[in-house]
Amino acid sequence: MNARIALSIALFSAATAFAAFIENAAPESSGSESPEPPALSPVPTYTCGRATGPLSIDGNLNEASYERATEIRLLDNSGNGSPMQPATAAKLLWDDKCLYLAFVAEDSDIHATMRGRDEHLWTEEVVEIFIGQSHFYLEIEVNPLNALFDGRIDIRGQTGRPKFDVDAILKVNYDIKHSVAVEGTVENQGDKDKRWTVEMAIPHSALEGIQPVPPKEGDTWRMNLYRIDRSREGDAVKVSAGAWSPTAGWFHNPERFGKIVFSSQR
Ligand SMILES: [Ca+2]
Ligand SMILES: [Ca+2]
Ligand SMILES: [Ca+2]
Repeated sequence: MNARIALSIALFSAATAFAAFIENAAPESSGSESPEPPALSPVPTYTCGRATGPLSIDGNLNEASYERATEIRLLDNSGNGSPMQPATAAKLLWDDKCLYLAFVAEDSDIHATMRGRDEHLWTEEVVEIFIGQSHFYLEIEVNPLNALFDGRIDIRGQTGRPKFDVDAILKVNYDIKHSVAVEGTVENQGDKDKRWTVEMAIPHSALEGIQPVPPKEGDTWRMNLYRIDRSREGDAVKVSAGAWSPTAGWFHNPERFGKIVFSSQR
């Protein structure tokens, strides 16, 4: 079975910049100050199986390992329990060297203009992974043009809305392999796109100091997956924020990170 079919679809120094992001990304749920936050489901757990062979990081999920991997469906980040629209799926694998992550992002209008390392990709369309140990984690973003953002965020000791220096966190650059396959055209509103697929290999060494690496069977890491989509009609933009474990607002909410358990099962 074609793995793509099997998948079937798939930060910030100034508080003002971050506030703007939340305002744009999740307007209906921006309220960390909301008097009645929604009751969120318990955080999910994912069993991450080992890759059965080498993975070619080319954006094509045709390796047999993906067929056996459990699929994650991103939910609407509002916490209302609905699947994210547009549909977004993800799968994870690991081996002795890397954690592998694939997203399949359905999208009728793929929007991205940024190509440089560590640009503020979340202001357009993007998939994101936050991975680490609760309040100390690596944030990685990839956009449809295969631009990469990577930064290390340490908000230990903070509660509520976290504060950190985006320029400082971005100074670290890891040897993350990443590739995007686009079915459609990027940044062309005159046609109808299908999806963009992201494949990446995150070396365990990128987690040094955050986690004991490499992971071994039974280890549990905290992680969340996100996507931002911006549907445009003329000058109007509808922002959709999706998450594996919805946060009902702020993405930097480590209490809401899911759990991935490393399994030696292939
Ligand atoms: Ca591949
Ligand atoms: Ca889009
Ligand atoms: Ca970086």
